[in-house]
Amino acid sequence: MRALLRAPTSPAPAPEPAPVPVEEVAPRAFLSLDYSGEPTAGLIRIFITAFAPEPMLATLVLSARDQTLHKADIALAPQKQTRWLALHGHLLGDGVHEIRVELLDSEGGLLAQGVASIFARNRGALAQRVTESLTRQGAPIVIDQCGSELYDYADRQVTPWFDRDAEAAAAHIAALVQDGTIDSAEAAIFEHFVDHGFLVVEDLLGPDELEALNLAVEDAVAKGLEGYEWGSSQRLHNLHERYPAVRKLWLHPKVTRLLDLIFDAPARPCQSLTYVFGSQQDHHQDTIHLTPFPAGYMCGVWTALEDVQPSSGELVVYPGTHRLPRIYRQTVDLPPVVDGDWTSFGDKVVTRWKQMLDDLAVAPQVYQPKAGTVLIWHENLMHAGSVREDLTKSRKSIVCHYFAEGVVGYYDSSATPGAMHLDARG
Ligand SMILES: O=C(O)CCC(=O)C(=O)O
Ligand SMILES: [Fe+2]
Repeated sequence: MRALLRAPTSPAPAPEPAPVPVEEVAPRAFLSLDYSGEPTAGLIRIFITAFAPEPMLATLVLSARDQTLHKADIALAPQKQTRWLALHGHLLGDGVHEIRVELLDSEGGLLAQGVASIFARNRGALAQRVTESLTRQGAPIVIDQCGSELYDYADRQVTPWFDRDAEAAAAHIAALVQDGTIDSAEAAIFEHFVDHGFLVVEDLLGPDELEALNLAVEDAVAKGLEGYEWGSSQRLHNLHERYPAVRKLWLHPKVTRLLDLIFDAPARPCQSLTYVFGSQQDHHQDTIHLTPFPAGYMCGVWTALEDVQPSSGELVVYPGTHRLPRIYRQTVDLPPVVDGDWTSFGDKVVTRWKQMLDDLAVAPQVYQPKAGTVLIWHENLMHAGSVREDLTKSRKSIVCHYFAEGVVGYYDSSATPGAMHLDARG
């Protein structure tokens, strides 16, 4: 039997449609993102660069898990423009977050998009308390300008032990002695910090450490880093990035131990500033420049690299002034300082500081330490670099500033997020 082969019943394939010429649609806008994928505490910044071949208005949208976090109208132009947005890692929760960034046209059509994988690190009791305070305050998750108005500085639940009443501070120090964390000599220096706003430790550095630090400064001067000219009051920024000896000081265990005890949380370095001669800086509180929320969780550490000579433009501190009100931009209705124009800052902030000091009539203490001595100041302590009466005398010193991990660190004067190096200590 021959099998009957049947013809397939399906219809013959339709003829291919004639190709329609496809018009290449050129993208109308472009977007790129720059951010750190490293664990970050506090504010997490995303830099957004955008442009469009033709000038146009667009909407910038940030979202996470399809929830819109931020929306802003922006003007795009053929020139690339970079702006930043920062996220409160406290409000995102611990771990990695995919943040979608989109540019939309006026009809909501997608023009360009990108994703930033950021890593919020919120460790420890302080981070927890700060998260609760930000939540109570209703702080926004995303900000495009930093400032004290975002936070509840009156929230007593986040006040550090040294800024509480005298009995609470004394009890805190007594408990540290009791459990063997500090001895009575250290208790005395912490009491000094509480009462006067600074503490001093002599001979913290040994001769070898001092020699290595001085060699680093000499090298920086010889190379003319940052255009440094011998004899000037100019400061050199972040020499710890270049010189291992300075990095060692920046992370010095004897210093960070004291800071950890002050903060009751790990100290994280922010920056280092090296002075060869006196700074001649006006009296100021660091608060408005290196600003923690909650208040108190930032310290400056001043290390003498040589014996400080009279008339060299010594550091002066105003004991007890850490109890003065804190001055933020918001306090004096000051816009952010941009492009190095400090005129309004001088008019509003420096004037206010002077007024407060005059009213208090406190005598400045001129600081003439021996090489290797370290002074730690409270974030709000008034201090200055005095006038250099003898211009030939150097005053080699390094100042490092530290935030406590778990806080929000920012620079109120410029309204930008602050640096907090989380893992530098290892
Ligand atoms: O060293 C000085 O004269 C002042 C430095 C200072 O005020 C600072 O770094 O915060
Ligand atoms: Fe300062």
